[in-house]
Amino acid sequence: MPAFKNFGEGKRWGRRQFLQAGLGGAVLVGAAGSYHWQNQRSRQLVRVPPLPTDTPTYGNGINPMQALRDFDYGTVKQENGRTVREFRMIAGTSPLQLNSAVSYITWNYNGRVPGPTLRAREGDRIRVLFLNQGGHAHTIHFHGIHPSNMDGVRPISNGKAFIYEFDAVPYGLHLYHCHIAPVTRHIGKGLHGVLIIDPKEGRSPADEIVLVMNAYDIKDRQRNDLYAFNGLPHYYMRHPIPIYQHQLVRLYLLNMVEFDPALTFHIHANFFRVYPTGMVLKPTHEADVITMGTAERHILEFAYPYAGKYMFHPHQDAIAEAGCMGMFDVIPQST
Ligand SMILES: [Cu+2]
Repeated sequence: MPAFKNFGEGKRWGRRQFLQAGLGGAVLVGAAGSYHWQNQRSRQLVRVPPLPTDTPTYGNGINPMQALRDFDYGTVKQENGRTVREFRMIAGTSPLQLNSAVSYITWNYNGRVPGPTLRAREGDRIRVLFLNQGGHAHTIHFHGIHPSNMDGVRPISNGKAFIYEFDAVPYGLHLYHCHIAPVTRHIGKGLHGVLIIDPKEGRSPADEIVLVMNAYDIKDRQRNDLYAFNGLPHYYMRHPIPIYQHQLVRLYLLNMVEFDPALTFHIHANFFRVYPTGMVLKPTHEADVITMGTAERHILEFAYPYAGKYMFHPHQDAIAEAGCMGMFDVIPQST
């Protein structure tokens, strides 16, 4: 189960923990059953370079290289003729080495910043088994359409559990985050992640990657000191993301930066097609810079015609230089 692969056996969320958390009536299922409809379909058609194996994690619960393409499809069950996807989320607290000088205590889901990329298909039922071991009250507030009791604003105390359940609608690129006040602090310390709901008909095969722009208010001054893609400042500058020349890349991009009203995003030497909020099947336009308010997200598609290294970053260059900067390493591929 992808979301738990970094957890020791002793930390697995077993029935006993559930009972302790007062959810004895909850139904738990085995680890088997995940499947990747899109990956299976696209494996023959999409070329994805092998990932470097020597990249550091700096204390994050997942290697940022793997985080790019790490999709959690949940544990699949059939209930009354319907596909149910069960996800397990644990809120916790752990240090992250943001640079050589700063070790920062994050609040996070499943030990990682951003949290796992949850993925379902339009019309599925999503069930999230949430256990709070974070030491403070937390929640999971999902963007989407659901009843008020599933909106993730009621605090879940430390040591308690809750089951969020709702329909996977509408299709698109969505997000989740903690909604305890001050929300800026709970999001900024790491309690956020991506929820992808694929359209029923799917999307064309592509090399799919996830990038979350986030930021850290290290000094607790209501402003950001460091910025990052997928949790670690400057990471993809030191360790460029390998992609193949001519290969269609589908980028799921989320702006999860608090305090700054908006961020832009720019890729060098190319243009991308824009699918706003991932809620359309045809692009609305092309650009090489896009502006995104907090929690705004878009699917961007592009392919690089020339091999080489190309930067990507917000075009607010002070933000880029404070850590929100990375590079694609476009590997030659004959067409
Ligand atoms: Cu919280």
